Amino acid sequence: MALKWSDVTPEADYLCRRAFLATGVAALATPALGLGGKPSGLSTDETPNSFEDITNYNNFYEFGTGKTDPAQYAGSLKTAPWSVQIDGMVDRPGSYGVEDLTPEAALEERVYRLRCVEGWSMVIPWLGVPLAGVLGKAGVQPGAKYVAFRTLHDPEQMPGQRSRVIDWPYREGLRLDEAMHPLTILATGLYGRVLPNQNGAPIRLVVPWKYGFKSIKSLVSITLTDKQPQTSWQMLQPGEYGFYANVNPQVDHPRWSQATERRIGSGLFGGRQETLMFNGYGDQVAGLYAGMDLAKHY
Ligand SMILES: Nc1nc2c(c(=O)[nH]1)N[C@H]1C(S)=C(S)[C@@H](COP(=O)(O)O)O[C@H]1N2
Ligand SMILES: [Mo]
Repeated sequence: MALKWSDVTPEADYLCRRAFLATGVAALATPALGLGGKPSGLSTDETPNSFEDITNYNNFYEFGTGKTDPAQYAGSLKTAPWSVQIDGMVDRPGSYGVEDLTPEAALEERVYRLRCVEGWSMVIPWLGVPLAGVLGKAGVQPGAKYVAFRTLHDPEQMPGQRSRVIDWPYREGLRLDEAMHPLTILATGLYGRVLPNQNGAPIRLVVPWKYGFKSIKSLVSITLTDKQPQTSWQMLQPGEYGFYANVNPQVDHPRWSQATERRIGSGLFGGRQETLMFNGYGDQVAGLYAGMDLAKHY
């Protein structure tokens, strides 16, 4: 059985602990060991980025558009108590507490590549649960075809929402089969720790074969629907950002190539590496798009 990254890497653990203290993330019940989390065969064996990279280079426009704004400003977001409204075409609509959706004993470690549409990437050891199980708790009705997600809308706590860069709240969506795919998780932690606010605490979506903007942070609602939901980036620039947003080195952004990416932490001379179709998850997900023109459905 594979060990968790955090079991075998004292250096990462050290970096993690140091950054953990420095960023003042709330302590866990088991601070010495961190949260458990069963390792998963769905993880990459690539070296994860350091905790410091993962928590200091972020996109979270609710706290500003600069990469270091979230680390600087997201700390004050009140992440407990927190519940997620699950509604629409489900048998058991309602408000679900994060602890009930993601019990500690159910957490799995998933080391995933994250490829931002801007052309940079990281490897992040998430802790989370498959979204499929969460949707199962609510009971998806037969007519549902899509899942719509929303982030908290609270300009008092999220100062970035006082300016209209986005039509708040931040919205995302998946086709139901994408949402039910075993790679799709709701994360509540990383590096064996509770999720830092800048990474979307207390609960965020992670869909590793799609551009990072699909992985919506600080979720407050999940709605099952039969219509393709509107999504924030598509609403803003439909010619640049599509609903599918599958990582695809052959379909360039209108303003830049998507053929390569810069791995954060690779250093000044790290150069760029080739971007992989579906961010390297093609074996698992290509079947979802059989027969679709991926240049048209970008
Ligand atoms: N609510 C919300 N979710 C969001 C964003 C955001 O601005 N607001 N940015 C997205 C983008 S563009 C990326 S690349 C990832 C970054 O996740 P990370 O900061 O945890 O690496 O979050 C995504 N989720
Ligand atoms: Mo992104």
